[in-house]
Amino acid sequence: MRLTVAQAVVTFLANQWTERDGAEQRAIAGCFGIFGHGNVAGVGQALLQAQRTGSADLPYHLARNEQAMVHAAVGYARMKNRLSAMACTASIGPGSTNMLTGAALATVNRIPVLLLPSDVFATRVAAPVLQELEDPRSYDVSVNDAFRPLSRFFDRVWRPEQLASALLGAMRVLTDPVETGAVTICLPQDVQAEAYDFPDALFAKRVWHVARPVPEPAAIDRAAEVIRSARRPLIVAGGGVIYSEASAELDAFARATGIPVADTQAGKGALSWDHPNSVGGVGSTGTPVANKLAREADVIIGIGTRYSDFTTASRTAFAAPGVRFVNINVASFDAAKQSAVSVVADARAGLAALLPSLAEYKSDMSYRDDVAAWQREVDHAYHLGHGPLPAQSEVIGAVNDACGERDVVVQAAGSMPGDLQLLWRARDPKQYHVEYGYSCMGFEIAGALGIKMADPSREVYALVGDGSYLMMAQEIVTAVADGIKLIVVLVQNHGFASIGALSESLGSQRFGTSYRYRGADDDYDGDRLPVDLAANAESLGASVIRCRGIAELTEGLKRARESDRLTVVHIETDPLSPVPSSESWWDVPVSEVSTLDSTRAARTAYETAKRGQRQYL
Ligand SMILES: Cc1ncc(C[n+]2csc(CCOP(=O)(O)OP(=O)(O)O)c2C)c(N)n1
Ligand SMILES: [Mg+2]
Repeated sequence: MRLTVAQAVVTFLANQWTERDGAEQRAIAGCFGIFGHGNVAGVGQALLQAQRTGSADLPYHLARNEQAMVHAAVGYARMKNRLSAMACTASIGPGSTNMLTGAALATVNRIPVLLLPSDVFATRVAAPVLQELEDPRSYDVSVNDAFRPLSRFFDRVWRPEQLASALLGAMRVLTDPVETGAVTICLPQDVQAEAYDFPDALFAKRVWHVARPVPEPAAIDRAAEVIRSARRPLIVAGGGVIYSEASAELDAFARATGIPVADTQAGKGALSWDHPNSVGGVGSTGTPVANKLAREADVIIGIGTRYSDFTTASRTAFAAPGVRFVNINVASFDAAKQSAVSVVADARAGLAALLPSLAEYKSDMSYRDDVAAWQREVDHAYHLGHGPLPAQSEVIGAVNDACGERDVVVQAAGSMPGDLQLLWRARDPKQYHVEYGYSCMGFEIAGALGIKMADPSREVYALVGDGSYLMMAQEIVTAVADGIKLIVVLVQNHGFASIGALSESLGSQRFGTSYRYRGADDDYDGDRLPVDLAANAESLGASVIRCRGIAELTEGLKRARESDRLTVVHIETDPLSPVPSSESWWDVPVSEVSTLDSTRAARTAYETAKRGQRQYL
């Protein structure tokens, strides 16, 4: 088939499918993009031709910022449990490098996205072209080489003959639960437009079978032996449980063994909050109940978790002498962490294989009373009656009350991920979408856009701090243009409640964390700025509801649900309002020497906390 390289890319992608458990879906469901001279006549022409002639089905979605379109693609693929993903086309130079942050986010979170940055001329006839980085040491380096460390697969198609291997390599990695992440194929500007006789077989329907690797029997025996010896075991459920759709198996495992189940940011919702074995989040922003169990546990069963420092409280959470780990993970890289007895397997397959070996095993469920007491604290935090401005925990409570069982809450950075991990009551495995691998400010609205595209039957709430909003609100325009309804809850607290509190706890006195005029002390401690983010959202085409207090918020959320338009619900909160303690720690190093009393005091506290840190060898 005589096609340009770009036409071949589009035709190929439209014919890729995934299959798991007998269900097929599109591997690449569409293409986000922003055109510039690097892709307008190449990939842009190919997408146009596909749309106009129906030669290939790859719907195009115009985004407003390249970083944001990768976030949207991540939201989409995560919502689809990594079985369906999106491509992203960008122009050369800044259009492409704007995607770097999104690439890192996708790879850190192990979420598939296909990035198609455009690249400089392969022929070099017009070099240097607009936006080309000239490296005097080497002519085959471009800004796109910055994608290499961020991508799980990286290739550059200098010649049409290379395209087939690049595309097949990309699909293999995208659909492999162990290797997946950002996949980058750089498309030089001239090569995109170059024609070639591609073999028909390249464009035949191709189904990528997404594996559920089963565990080795010997590994199951080793794991079962350790668990049978446990007197106080604890399960840590990570994102892998959700991607593998292993909730039913986890439920059966937990009920049969009585073992309490704590969750990570990516794993929340694996079991419903009111499941008899649920003890809530674990680690730096976990519940005091889960953290007490973690401190005393003799065996930790990590399922589908990569043990980030928030999960392990910087390796202080699992404090019992001689604590052992059993990990079920599809990636040996994660399964081996904490010197664990490693079971390399899909979460669902691993749990199903392990349960029969524990037929006689029953852990006592004395933690139930602590959970009940904790849930009364959550109720209290949800209805604090804080004033004059409400507390963030009350906003979370109001959104939780407003949410239907299948609705989705989206967050990524600021003080909300921690408060959500502590307080959110998730009722469905796809309800809680907090991007906390990269914790990237600006993910919220863009991510929510992709989530809603992945499942339009669900109401999607993006909770956004004022800092995150100011970084990346422009995808409101994309959502408005595409008629995609989101509810954006915009929490205005005039700066960084999160980093402000962290700064204070580390002796740095909230330096540079509030959004105010520069004041007399040359710090940002002057008057409030005349910034009206609600008006800003209105100007982008959103319906806006301004709420003063929680009663108005509840009413505003109701109206937002009833509306069929993207609605921003704006509320001001007290950045200093209290939150229940996680009774945990996070390692953020404090200056060893200082002339400030606040820093010296924080350093003393830091050194004390640091003594609890373990290596799990
Ligand atoms: C892109 C990016 N830059 C910087 C940070 C570091 N950071 C984490 S939270 C935060 C402040 C967030 O402010 P806001 O969205 O208003 O939330 P709040 O802390 O007020 O809840 C910053 C700067 C980050 N996570 N992401
Ligand atoms: Mg803020």
